[in-house]
Amino acid sequence: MAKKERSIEECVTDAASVEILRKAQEECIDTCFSRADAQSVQCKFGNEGICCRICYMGPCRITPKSPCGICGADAATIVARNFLREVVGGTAAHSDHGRHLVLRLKKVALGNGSGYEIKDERTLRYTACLYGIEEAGRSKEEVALDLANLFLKEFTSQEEKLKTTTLAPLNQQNIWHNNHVTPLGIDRMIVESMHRTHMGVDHDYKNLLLQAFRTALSDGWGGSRIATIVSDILFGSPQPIRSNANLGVLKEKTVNIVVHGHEPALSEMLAVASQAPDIIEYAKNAGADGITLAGICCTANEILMRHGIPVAGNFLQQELAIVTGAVEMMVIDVQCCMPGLPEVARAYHTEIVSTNDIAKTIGATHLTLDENNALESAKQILRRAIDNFKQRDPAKVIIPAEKKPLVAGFSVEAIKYMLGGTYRASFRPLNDAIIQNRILGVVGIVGCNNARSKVDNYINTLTKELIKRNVLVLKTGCAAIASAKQGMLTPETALEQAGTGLREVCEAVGIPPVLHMGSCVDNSRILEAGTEIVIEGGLGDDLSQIPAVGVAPEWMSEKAVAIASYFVASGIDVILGHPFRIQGSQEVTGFLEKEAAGLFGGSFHVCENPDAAVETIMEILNNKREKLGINKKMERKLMDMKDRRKLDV
Ligand code: BF8
Ligand code: SF4
Repeated sequence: MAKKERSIEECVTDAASVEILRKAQEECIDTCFSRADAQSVQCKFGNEGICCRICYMGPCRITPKSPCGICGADAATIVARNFLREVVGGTAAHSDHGRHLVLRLKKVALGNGSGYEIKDERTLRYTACLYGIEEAGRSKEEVALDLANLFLKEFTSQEEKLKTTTLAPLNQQNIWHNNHVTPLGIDRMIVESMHRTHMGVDHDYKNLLLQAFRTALSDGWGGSRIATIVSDILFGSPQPIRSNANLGVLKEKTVNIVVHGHEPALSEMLAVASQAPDIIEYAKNAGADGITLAGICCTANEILMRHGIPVAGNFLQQELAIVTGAVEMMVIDVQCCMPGLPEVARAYHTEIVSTNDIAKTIGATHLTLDENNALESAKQILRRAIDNFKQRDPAKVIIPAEKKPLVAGFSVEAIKYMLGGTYRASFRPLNDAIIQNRILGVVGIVGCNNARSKVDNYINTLTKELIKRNVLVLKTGCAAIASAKQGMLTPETALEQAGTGLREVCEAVGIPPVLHMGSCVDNSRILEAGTEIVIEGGLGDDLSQIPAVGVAPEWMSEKAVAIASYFVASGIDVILGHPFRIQGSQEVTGFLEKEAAGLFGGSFHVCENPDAAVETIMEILNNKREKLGINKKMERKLMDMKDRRKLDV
């Protein structure tokens, strides 16, 4: 029986989304929410991971009567193969994004930047040193060329282990070595995983799952890390910056252009072009007050972090932005852009423009960025959007008032600087605060929204509960935007809600208790922050020992599966708001939820609501603190005080 349609309030949380989803219903526009209700009867076999379509004797599915597929594959083999393929999908997405950026860096280094340049020479030279590339006395282009070539080898290397893994704490590297999960080249990992999951190859679920961790490591410590580093070199390392979030950032009298997707190259150029006097003039001549550029999803995070460009929304607001009737153009690139966008846009004047040749959508206009003249190409796109302004039907426009101020831009470098100042930039004050029990630990809340659950609800409830309990929260992706829409990224609002210890530290240092660290590839920044904590000392020798947890409350994409897997392989326990498709095999579930902890120091935990998540997280943090002996320190202090009191008497 089909599930009933959910009410608007059961689907979305924030006032702007409520208002616009109501508008969509009134105008009979199908959205992901109505489609999710229509798709409510899900395949049990698919959900549990026990459907195999890997060869054409199948599809096979596991039932009590037929415990094996035609080839004899049992539930554990089928579930583990499917899981590994999800990790491959996520790793490929992040890493291909990284590769595109490295190729751009190489062009810039060779003098063919066509408008792109090295914005952060300091990060370039610092990174070169990390990889043993000679930089002293050489031009930034020479250094960049060597670094770009080294990064390209990270994708293709066949026999050498991934160099970027050496940025991890030494103990971490030993753990990977001992468990045979140190990745080789990223492309090799992806190809090998596809080979191993082909019909009739790797059938040992443990062997397959270890390969899943190995492949995921080539994402987190490889493709994603490289994407972040190169973005910082080309577009600048983020520094704290103010902006606004939610659909209310769109403006009635300006041409509204929404950029959506992941790769920052084009959106960076659009951000520059939108400030050009000739473009502003062009918009004014079209009867608009100017241009508003706003972002959705991780493209939003990229240009928010570096330019303070406002955020129109997260993943499940992409259709809602169009339903406002106020968007002249939505520019999409890769990942998380729904194929249904042109259908929604048909009811309005919005033009959907796809810009990447590997990502076309029926019904969208495809305009490729001219690599040799990127700025002019970006301007052409903007002019086209401006020309569309006259097609806007004011009768169809509702722009919600709802928007919230925010502070974003917390790269590791920025956090270090905030903590220690220019001359002593370090994580020491944070480590000390953790050791002194003022901050109980660090939790990364990351990942998507999911049309099957109430948007942002789990993410925001959990965030509030954690900061109340003196836990510093690091955010990326759509989870960061969820907090932004709640006003939780303003130091003022968030500090009011933080526990005493956390508030004191944040006030002293001048940071909010919820730090926006960027897009989903920037989860690598969370690994980097963890590494800084380890290197600073006093909280263990690897990431598994520091009081830290990762959470993906409302995740939906294969990228989230890869991210969660590289967190666990890096020793960090991960809480999932809903389970992987592994429940059809007790062996696989047992391995990922229990045995993994014995190998890496962290494992997966499923907590279907924020209350359960808070409890599990606090227990994990407490256990880690206990092992480090820093809970005892507190007890000892109390004992000392009691003793002293006795003496006083
Ligand atoms: O890479 S959090 S919905 S936008 S997958 Fe997609 Fe998920 Fe958002 Fe960013 Ni990440
Ligand atoms: Fe069925 Fe085996 Fe083919 Fe999978 S690989 S579809 S289990 S026969």
